[in-house]
Amino acid sequence: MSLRYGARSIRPRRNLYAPACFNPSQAPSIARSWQRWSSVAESPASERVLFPGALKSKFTNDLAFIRPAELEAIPTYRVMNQDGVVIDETRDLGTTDEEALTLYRKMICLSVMDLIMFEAQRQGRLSFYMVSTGEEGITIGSSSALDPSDVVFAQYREAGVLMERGFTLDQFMNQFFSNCKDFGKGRNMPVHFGSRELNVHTISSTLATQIPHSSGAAYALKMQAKLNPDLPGRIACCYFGEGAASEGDFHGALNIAATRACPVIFLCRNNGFAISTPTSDQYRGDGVASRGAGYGIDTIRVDGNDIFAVRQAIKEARREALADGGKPILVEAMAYRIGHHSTSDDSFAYRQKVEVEDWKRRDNPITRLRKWLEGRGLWDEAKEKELRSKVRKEILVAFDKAEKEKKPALKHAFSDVWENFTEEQKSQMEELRSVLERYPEEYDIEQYEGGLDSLKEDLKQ
Ligand SMILES: Cc1ncc(C[n+]2csc(CCOP(=O)(O)OP(=O)(O)O)c2C)c(N)n1
Ligand SMILES: [Mg+2]
Repeated sequence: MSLRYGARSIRPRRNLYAPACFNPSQAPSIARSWQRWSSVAESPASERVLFPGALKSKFTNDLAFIRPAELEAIPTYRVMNQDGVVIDETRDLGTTDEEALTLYRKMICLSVMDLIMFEAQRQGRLSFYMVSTGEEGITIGSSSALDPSDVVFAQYREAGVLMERGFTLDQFMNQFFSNCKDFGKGRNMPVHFGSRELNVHTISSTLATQIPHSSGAAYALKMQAKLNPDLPGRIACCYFGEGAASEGDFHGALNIAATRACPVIFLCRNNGFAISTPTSDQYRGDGVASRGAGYGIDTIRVDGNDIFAVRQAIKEARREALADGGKPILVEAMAYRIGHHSTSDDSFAYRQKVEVEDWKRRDNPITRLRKWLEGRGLWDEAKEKELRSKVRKEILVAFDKAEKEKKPALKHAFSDVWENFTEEQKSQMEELRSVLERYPEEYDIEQYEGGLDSLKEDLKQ
């Protein structure tokens, strides 16, 4: 095999890496794009650098630095303006009226749930909460453009993705109240949900850890597709904030996804803040999108307040991520974090209330889509009131049910670490039981499923 660069022919000396497979005996033939050639030298007549590290670079006599501050900022793709008016009517919106109504109802449901849960935390009825206010268009819009079989890795402000995929209000509430029906058996803080059934990996608070996981998952999906070419393609979709993109994990994950050509969408929600740190203190480059080019990743910046633009960008990103054996795509979705970072934060300590109020009123994904729906005669004030009151009732029913459920069995403080309880764990469980038995007035054991018996049972997981 040989490759021609200008007048020269370059021969690979050896494969630098053998592709990893699940089963080496069925090694699929992997596209050779990952192969690189060493010992490339420059010929005297060459116009381009032939160093192996920058194969397409031309020589220049200009001593000129690249000055990012002087470059045009990357544009932001949008389909409709702040008044909910589609800018180019001749182009396909990619969303039917019925779909737009469904998306709108989901956004309202999420935003009403946020209001209720934030308030409930203030009343001391749950420990913690994070709202998505201002980012409903990014999460619900993007999720609706993925395939349900795609694997999602999220940060924590992506309740909209789960809601769009079909996570029920009961499932949300069971997680928020850490009750015995919570899939995580009450071990995680509220909003750290996950669902095996919906292909959503459980959220981890440790920022950015989900990004390399998504590259790895995308690599596995690529290998699966090689072994089963008749199955429909799947991608990984990874959500993270612009703050998380400052972690080393972000860089490693993008680089490996690029070099291994993994089918993954990296979806950065750039909402202007990492808790109290504004973007002006987070980076000097042009947002997060500008980093995509550095890794050789196709990238787009999109207006996160425009749900149609988000859907179009993600649909196209997904198509491209699966084409020609796979590749990563970076999408930077712009928004403004209208809510406080979490219930543990008071954002008016570091930003003006008037600025927040302005975004709330002037431009956010919900009002934009509502204006569009009203413009088409699909929505009005009466429908809005009816919907809000309906979802409020549904949320409160699920809330009441979940709040009354028992807490997970005490043994689940120990289970699922090892396949079976170890001798050490068993003795710790015995010790816990004896403490609880000795001081019954100090502990309300009955609120835990199975009470003390869960620690007495034949100590099986
Ligand atoms: C490794 C790590 N460092 C710091 C934190 C504390 N922390 C939690 S959220 C957060 C801000 C993240 O901002 P961003 O990624 O922009 O997401 P947003 O909250 O804006 O949605 C920080 C610093 C953490 N959870 N993990
Ligand atoms: Mg942020």
